[in-house]
Amino acid sequence: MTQTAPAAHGPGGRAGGKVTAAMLLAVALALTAAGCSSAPHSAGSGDSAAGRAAAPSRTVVPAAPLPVSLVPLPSQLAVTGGPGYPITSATVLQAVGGAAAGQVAGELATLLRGTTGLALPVRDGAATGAGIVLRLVPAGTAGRAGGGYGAEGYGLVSGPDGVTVTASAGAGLFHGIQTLRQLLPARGDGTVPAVRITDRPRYPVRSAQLDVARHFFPVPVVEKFIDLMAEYKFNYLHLHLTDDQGWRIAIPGLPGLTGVGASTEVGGGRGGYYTDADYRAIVAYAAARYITVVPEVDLPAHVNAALTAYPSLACAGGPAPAPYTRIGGGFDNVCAGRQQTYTFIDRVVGTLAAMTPGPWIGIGGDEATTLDAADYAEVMTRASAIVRAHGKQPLAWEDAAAAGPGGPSVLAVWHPASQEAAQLRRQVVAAARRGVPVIMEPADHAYLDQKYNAATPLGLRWAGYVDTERSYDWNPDTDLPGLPSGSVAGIEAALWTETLATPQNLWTMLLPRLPALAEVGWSPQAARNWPSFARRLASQAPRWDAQGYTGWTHDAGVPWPAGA
Ligand code: TNX
Repeated sequence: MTQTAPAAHGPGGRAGGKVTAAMLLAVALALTAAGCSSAPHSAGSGDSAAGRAAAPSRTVVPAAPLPVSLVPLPSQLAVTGGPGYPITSATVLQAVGGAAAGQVAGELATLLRGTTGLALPVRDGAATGAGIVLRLVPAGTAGRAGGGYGAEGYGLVSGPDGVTVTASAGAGLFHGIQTLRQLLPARGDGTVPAVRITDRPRYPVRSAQLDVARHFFPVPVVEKFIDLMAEYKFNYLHLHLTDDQGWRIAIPGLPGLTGVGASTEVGGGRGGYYTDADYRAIVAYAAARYITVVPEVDLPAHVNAALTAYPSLACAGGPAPAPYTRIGGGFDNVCAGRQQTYTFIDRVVGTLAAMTPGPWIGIGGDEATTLDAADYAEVMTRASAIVRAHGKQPLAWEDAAAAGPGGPSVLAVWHPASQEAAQLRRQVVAAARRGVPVIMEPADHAYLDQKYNAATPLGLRWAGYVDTERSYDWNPDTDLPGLPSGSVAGIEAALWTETLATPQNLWTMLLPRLPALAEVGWSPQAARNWPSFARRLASQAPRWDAQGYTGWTHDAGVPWPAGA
């Protein structure tokens, strides 16, 4: 066994041997280095040998495999030691406290069937005997951290008699079963080690963006993307549905958008689009995994595909521009001063709002280099009002802070701090002071379309190389100087697809950086450090292999297990 072996090969795992004192100390060192308690009661751990030994160094590397290796790191984790709970054909999944518990138990049964081959029964109602219990309790019931589990938190306790996951909402139970999956091996049944976890996210928004405009990806690929998001506790899917190179969503009454507008993509491929039923299928698949879809239509620029179908949306009125199938964009715009523009936006936004249960509709706002400031502000303000009139909140790229108080309700920061114009920074800070929440996705940390390094065959590099450590090692609260505290609602991992044409291309860029951003968004900043993360990340690789995410990147600096 090596120190990078996956969790199931450690003590308590199927292949585990006797737990030695040295192994326990090693575990304690690793967990303390990760900012966790290695003892059942975290208050006492600071005086322990483990705590003293780990204190001076951030780079403690234990000499034995970890019995637990979780990504993202839970906010409180104690490895209680002793025997764990073996999953066998006699294991029953018990759902207590409501329909959502039953639904999550069903999802767990599906997941365990995939990894173990066992068809474990799901039972509703009061828990009896050994097994896995998923329990919903009333909001406000104190978790071990106090203050309740919140909307997404959960508790997980395991021992020889079974595993109990407790939460106050379905989302919390769902996140809890993702943790439970990671306590088991990538394949086979195995034993859940004895742990006590209380966990809740740092930020309420942990989003992943997928650009289906530059290259189109059909519903099953989006579902596989969603599976990965769910595994790492993301909760928003930001779908970039329109851009210069393609329009990807059917809008009743505007057939040209899915005719000519959808028929192109970068590199000359055939493109494609989602029907109403396709889009609803994505929304439902995401919702079943507690992920909210945020559809985005890019305005007032990045509209060449729409103009190929409806050239009268541009101030010149025609002729129709040629399709654009190269990298780049933002060289065109809808006409700010013409009512037709807002009739069009109303139809598009109205259609999306009617199919979208989530609170936000994205209206773009980036890289509008061909409008003057007043025209830009007019489109973003009127588009924001249209979104609100349809009962949703407008989300836009940070550029739209220029629109002032009538602008979007949520802003996404994408410029690397070092590349952001001083005026834009002031506008974003002013919006945040007015109470506009900010989602952080600075390209030099969160743009997963950027190359890892000079050898990466795919991707762009305008924000510099973004290796996994760069994706991991930053603090969203302080990355943009001047933001008032509490204004960061969360983070987003952005996957633009100018250079990504196949599902495997997506996995190459997402893995291993998506899990890095998951931990940035979920785990306490003070508990995070790269050496601990790199080791836990390495243990995820057999899962990606087992799940078919082929082509993931063996980024340097991560102790990947042999054979993965
Ligand atoms: C900038 S970020 C863009 C996208 C590109 C991306 C490539 C933003 C809001 N606009 O249109 O795809 O860079 O990295």
